[in-house]
Amino acid sequence: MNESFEEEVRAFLSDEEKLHLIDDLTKVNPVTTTTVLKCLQARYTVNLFYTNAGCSLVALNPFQPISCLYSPELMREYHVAVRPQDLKPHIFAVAEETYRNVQSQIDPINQSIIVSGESGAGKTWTSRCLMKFYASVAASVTSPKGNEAVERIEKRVLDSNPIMEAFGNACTLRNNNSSRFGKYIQLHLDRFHHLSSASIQTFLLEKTRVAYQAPNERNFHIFYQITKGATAEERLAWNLPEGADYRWLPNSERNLEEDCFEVTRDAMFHLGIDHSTQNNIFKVLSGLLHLGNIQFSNPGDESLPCELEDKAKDFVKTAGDLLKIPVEELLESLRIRTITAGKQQQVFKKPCSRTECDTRRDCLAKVIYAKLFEWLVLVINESIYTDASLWTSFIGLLDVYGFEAFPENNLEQLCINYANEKLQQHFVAHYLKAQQEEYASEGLQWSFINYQDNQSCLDLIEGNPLSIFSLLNEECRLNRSSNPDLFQTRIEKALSDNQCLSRDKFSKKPNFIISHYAGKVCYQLAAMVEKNKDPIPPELVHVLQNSKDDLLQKLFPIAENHQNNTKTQNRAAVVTVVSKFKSSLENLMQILNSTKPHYIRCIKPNADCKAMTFRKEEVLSQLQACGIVEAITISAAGFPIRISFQSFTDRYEILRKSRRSSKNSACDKSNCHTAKKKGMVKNTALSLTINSRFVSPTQLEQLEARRAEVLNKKAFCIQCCWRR
Ligand code: AOV
Ligand code: MG
Repeated sequence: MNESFEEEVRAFLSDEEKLHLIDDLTKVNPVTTTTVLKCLQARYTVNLFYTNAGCSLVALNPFQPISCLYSPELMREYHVAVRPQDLKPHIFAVAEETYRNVQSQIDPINQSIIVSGESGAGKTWTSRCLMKFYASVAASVTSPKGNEAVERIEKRVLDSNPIMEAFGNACTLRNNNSSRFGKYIQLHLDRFHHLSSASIQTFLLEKTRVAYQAPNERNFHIFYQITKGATAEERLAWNLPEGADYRWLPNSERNLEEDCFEVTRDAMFHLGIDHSTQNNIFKVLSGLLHLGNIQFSNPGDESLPCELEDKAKDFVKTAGDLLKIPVEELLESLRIRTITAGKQQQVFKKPCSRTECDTRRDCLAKVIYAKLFEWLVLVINESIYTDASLWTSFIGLLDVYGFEAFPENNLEQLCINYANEKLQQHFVAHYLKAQQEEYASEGLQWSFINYQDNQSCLDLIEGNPLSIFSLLNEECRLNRSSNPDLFQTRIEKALSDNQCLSRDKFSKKPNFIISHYAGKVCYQLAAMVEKNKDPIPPELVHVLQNSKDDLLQKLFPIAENHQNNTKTQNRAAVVTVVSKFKSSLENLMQILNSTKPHYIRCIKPNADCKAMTFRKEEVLSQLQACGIVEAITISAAGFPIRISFQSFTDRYEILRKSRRSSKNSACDKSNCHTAKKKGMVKNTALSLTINSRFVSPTQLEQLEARRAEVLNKKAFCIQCCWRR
């Protein structure tokens, strides 16, 4: 902040018109939720969307494009600035600082930018802008392997975005372009600090969305892209007649910016996915849409397989054709369960109930989609990754799905909110550490006030030996028949000591409530254990492995050892969704902990995603939830006001002089010099440090009062002189 201290103090104490000038929330006075909120609102109204908060950056979502805010010229300005942190707070300042840290070679060299915030707050947008920044300032010098035909690495890295978003994002109640997977992208830099490679790691795609979309939500964007954007010829080849109705394609009348097929295709092409492979992918996706239209009806006799209406028969046929699976085989895999039993390992065939058939149909779609997504990430990585010998450091960008609380929440939300809980813990630990280091470097003695972190909530979710995750896994391991009521009782009995656990007693459905750092969320227990088990009936694996489709053959290669197939399946069944997710997050946390983190906290100023609308209550709840205010308060609790040495002496020189004249020189010049020499001088009233002075609000008030007193006295004297 370049304003004089005079202005700073005025803004702190009274003049709200100047509030927008405060570009670091640790400088509002006193630091309370109200003052922080007022400052953010004041800035928002004058189009200032970024504000520092100590060592992190708060980003408010404008919900409309702001011209020049991300222009190449601005990128350059931050890149060439002597001290980017002296420019207006911006994600580019964070990006540039991160980039310079890499160059400084100070340990840890590798850096991470962790973008967090609730759903729709702007994390993905921010990550995209950060990627563009690095693609511009760290552009590689030569074209790949001297080959002009291959797109440059920066372009390929940027092109991974539209692909990942088409396949992994969807319109939800919270965000039209909501990420349904977590992503950590490493941008690898060579020894000249040029972008030379990248790699993407993804976390738990919400695959249930393929076969189930909550009211008013949509499926993944790619399905709308193909049904809206296919040419007449493609419609014929993929069997997608215009205006056809698909059960798994709700709300397709909504036209979103994200529905643009062309962008996805171009990006796929740039990353080396040729037109024929693309066609193959889209054909399979069309197969899934047709699969979704298959509806079974009860035969009335349990010994018979479920029946299909005439229309449904057509859909099975089309789905079979598109997936290159013989119709009869497809139908059998959906309707008949094979049971091996007895000493002789006899094989029995048993018709599935209608619900089981539905589950199998949905499972088939989910498993294909999830594998396809995984494969796409692999292909993207192959295209952007180069040998580790060619790069020396990396900057990692983390963009995960934000905290969510819907009317109904299940295992997907539990995992998403658990991930956010982990990041919150990382943030608090990092913030406190950074603060401590800053005080230490200033020579201040400081003991931290107790801070309530979210450890008990994490214990409740993932702790050992008893937690929601461990109980969920236990149900799966023992293969208990699904009974949500009983499971609810088990959870309550085992975890009743944990304050973060409660239950919605008014709901008839079995549930539990977790008090997350970002608010309470009620989770439904129905189907949660089954979702955690995520079983894939072996009959489905079998038809997929025997498909004649090139892509499906790649996605489902026939296991080398046929004999062991069922055994592997059974063993795999014990590896549950939550245990896999937990270990992938632990792996991520390890990487994050080995890097220097930088935090960008995105805030959604209104839930309706309306442009330039700042709703205090909503911002407030996010500020409280993400612990920003606590964090700022912690850093401000002892000495919340940082004033440059010069400003301080300028403003309070008058006190020193007046004290001198009254022969009371507790804060005289020699002291200040000693302070400069020693690095620090502490007395009861204030702490002096080399570069800045830290003062508490009370101390500031006292100083101000004394200053006013002295000024009044002076004024009085002058008046007296005049009168004389
Ligand atoms: P998210 O990633 O945080 O939600 P997004 O980055 O998708 O949220 O942002 C939501 C929407 O807000 C975008 O689609 C843009 O329309 C708008 N937006 C965000 N940031 C900006 C900006 N800086 N300038 C203009 N518009 C912006 V989620 O993935 O749902 O957790 O799971
Ligand atoms: Mg997102």
